[in-house]
Amino acid sequence: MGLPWVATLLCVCCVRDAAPLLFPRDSATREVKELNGLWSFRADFSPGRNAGFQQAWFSGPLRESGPVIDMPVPASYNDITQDARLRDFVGWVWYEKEVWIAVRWLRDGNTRIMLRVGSAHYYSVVWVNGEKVGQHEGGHLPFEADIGAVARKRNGTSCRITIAVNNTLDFHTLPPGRVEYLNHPKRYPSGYFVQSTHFDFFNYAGIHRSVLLYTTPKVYIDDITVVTNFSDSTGLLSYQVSVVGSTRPSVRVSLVDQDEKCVASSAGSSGLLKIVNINLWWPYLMHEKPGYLYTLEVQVTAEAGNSFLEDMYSLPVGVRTVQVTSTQFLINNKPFYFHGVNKHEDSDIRGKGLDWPLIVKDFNLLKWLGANSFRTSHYPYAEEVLQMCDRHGIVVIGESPGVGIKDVQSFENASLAHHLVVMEELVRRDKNHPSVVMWSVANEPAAEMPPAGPYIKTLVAHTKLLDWTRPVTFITNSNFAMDHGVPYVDVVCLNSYFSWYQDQGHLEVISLQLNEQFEDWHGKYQKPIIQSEYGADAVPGLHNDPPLMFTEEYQKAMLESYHSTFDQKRKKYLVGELVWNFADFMTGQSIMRVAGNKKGIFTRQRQPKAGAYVIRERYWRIANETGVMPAWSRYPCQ
Ligand code: GCB
Repeated sequence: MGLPWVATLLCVCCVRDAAPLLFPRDSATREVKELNGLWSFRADFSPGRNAGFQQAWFSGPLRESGPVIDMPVPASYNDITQDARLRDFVGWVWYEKEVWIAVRWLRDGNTRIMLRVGSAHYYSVVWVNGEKVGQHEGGHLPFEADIGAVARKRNGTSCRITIAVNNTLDFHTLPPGRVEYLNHPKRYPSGYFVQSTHFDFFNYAGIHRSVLLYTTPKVYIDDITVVTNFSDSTGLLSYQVSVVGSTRPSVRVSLVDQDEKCVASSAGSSGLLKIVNINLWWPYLMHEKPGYLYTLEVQVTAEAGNSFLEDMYSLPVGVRTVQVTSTQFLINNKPFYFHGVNKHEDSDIRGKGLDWPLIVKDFNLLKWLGANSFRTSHYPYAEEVLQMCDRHGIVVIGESPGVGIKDVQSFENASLAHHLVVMEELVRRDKNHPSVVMWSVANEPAAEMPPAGPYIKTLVAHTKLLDWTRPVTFITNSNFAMDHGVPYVDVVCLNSYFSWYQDQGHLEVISLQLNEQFEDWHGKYQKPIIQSEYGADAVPGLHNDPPLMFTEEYQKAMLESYHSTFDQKRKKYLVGELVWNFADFMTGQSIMRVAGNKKGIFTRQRQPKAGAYVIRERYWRIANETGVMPAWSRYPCQ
């Protein structure tokens, strides 16, 4: 049986808008207006989930289509109400907000008015005053539309913004999923369907990041690309500025240090800046001043008709290099060891909604742990998080939403084509973050299936074309003899759960099996290895001595068993360990999970479990051993 709302989805897929490039910032020539807060909301509970399109809910105020409720933005909608139908809803939901646009924006024909959504999961269609202005496929990445022409039709009145969001996943979405109709008349009501996925985190949906209006002049800085290097104490920063709206813009750039001193400048849309006595960007715990950022101030002027237009944008930049050898991961030519975590964007009530208190709390916990890195498992995180990483020197492996690619259909061309576009959007968004040192194109695809080989090969090659400065990987949990993807990566990233998913309860097998794992993979590929996941569920407050599965003691003992083997391999080719997971997180309901995944070393409310103390001791010890750690940060003086 066909899915009516997927049909609607397909027809809006035909056109796609360009994804935005630069993070919206105020400047002397740009203004930003946040549209966060309460929006009107209505889920389309009609059997085919397509009443909203059939009845054109976008054409008038949403409240006139039927009952609406308040919905906070940004937030997932799932946990906001007491309605069980909305918690596990699959299909279209409708958001609407009435906003004022300043007349000075409307009257100035040389001003572009952009509507930008930081992320909405999964498929979005946007209207302004009933006119469609854009659509986007994929959660976790921003999209925008130029709404100037539509907004100007109603000069001086408020604007109605309507956003329809659909969380339906199929074989070709990223992540993939599947909607199944259960047609047994004695067991299920007619038309009954469920959505299933091959990943365990809850498929939270809604508008997850900020919605903004921002302006630029008609001639504007569209993109900036920065690549950095250094030689002795001289930093080298090559830049490229792309300008839209003028064929002969005049471009000036200057690099300003943290004392607000201009340390280099140049003219032209591309060039090389030399910085004497460079302050390199260093990871947390590797230098006295981690996360040193300069500001690249870009100024563009151009004649457009009778006007003289000017645009300005300030981009924070860090100067650092990344390289990989057969046994090492080098940052600024020094061996870097990832002692870090895997995270999720997840919290109670808000789901995947951007939440500043949570972000800042997590950074404080990362520092408390002595963690120097994390992987954005299993999708791109908010840009605001990466900006924090840049400033605090937290190193990031940036992962695409390519998680749960397990069915053979999800390796078909339709999936690959979309996956390539997502990598383009991701690299374009995050390429200038010094904290991002490697791309992960996928987590645990079925890499033993033959079609995985060409699929991963193409993805890795495409990502390297987009960005030749960073290594590329994907995360594997397949057998080393059968894996078709690892030949193409720069760093081998392995997930394993010895004594958990196999040999349950048998901690004594870990060291043997882990040693085998490392020797097999390094023997075959001669590439550095990161243990990208390992861990055990621990229900907070559940204790037993000797350790039993699900107790805090078991989590502690399992981590410690892994660590003794890590310590041996660290001297050879192991370049990192990322515990699964930083904090407990919500999952789909199943007998495998007790109200979510409990492999966090912190609870979902960010209270430490036994595992957190093990990790803390260890990470500070590793940081101390590197010998480059500043005195101020020596454990336990934090
Ligand atoms: C994995 C997945 C991760 C799961 C984890 C687990 O291998 O990459 O998404 O949450 O295992 O706890 O099962």
